[in-house]
Amino acid sequence: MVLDRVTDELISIFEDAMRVAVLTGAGISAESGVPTFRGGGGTDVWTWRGKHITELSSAELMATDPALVWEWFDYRRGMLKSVAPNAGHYALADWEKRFSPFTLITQNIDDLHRAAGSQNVLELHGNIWKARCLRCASVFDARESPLEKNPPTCMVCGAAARPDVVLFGELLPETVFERADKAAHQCDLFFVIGTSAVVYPAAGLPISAKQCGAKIIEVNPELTDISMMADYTILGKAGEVLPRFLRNRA
Ligand code: BV8
Ligand code: ZN
Repeated sequence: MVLDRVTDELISIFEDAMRVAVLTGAGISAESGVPTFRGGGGTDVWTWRGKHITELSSAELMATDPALVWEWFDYRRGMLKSVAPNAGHYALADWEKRFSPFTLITQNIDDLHRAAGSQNVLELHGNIWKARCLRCASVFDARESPLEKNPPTCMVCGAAARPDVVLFGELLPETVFERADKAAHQCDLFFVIGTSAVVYPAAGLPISAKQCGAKIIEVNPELTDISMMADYTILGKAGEVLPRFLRNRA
């Protein structure tokens, strides 16, 4: 069912839910001024130096030109320095206090969920403010932007480090994906917010939840590959729609 607002029926489904899981994508950060990857909702398609994300954020480019990969991520870090969470991020931080268990799964590497106060965030694709050593695999905060040196070097052994993000062609961090997959299988209500749901294995999570009997609510200004199997699609912006679920607070 496609809706243009949060109906009473949706409010009661929300209030009756016991185990809630949420998957977010770039769309939830759009109202904070972060461009999305494939556009939609009036946001522009993101290319850089004429290249698309699947090429820039690829294991292949990391192997052939790691300095360019760092430049690409440092360009995004520069942009993210001046953005703040929006009402959509804050609403999800509120939901975390209302439900237990509540699992927030994000494809975003922008750290905005944590900045909005969400505690239990599963970052499927990593975090742009962290770096990982290519020799000893130590993970450390790399918050300076622009980068002092490219590549940044490991705090532990001094070797070159890479962005601690999952690139296309790379496996997701096992434990993180396992926890996300478990939450999808065990929830009774699964929200899909601000994602075009084309990148796997993340896009498979709402499908698993549906197969396990969960209700699927999608929030997106546009229909997506998930809309067909979602029980409800609310055509709207996350920052405007999500706060309406906790109406006594809106
Ligand atoms: C892997 C980190 C094993 C870096 C990212 C099965 C089928 C087909 C392909 C594959 C498959 N399995 C694996 C693949 C390959 C690939 C893949 O899925 N390719 C896609 C392109 C088809 N997957 C992988 O490579 C994964 N690894 O599978 O390893 C393996 C190994 C070798 C070979 C095969 C398999 C790793 C994927 C992770 C890559 N890293 N990010 C970085 O950020 O640079 S993915 C990155 O892109 C994001 O994290 C996110 O996941 C994705 C972008 O998607 P969205 O977030 O949804 O953003 P998008 O712009 O598309 O959509 C925004 C939506 O928001 C729109 O719908 C818009 O309408 C909406 N919106 C706009 N404004 C608002 C809004 N919504 C609400 N409110 C608003 N205001
Ligand atoms: Zn090291």
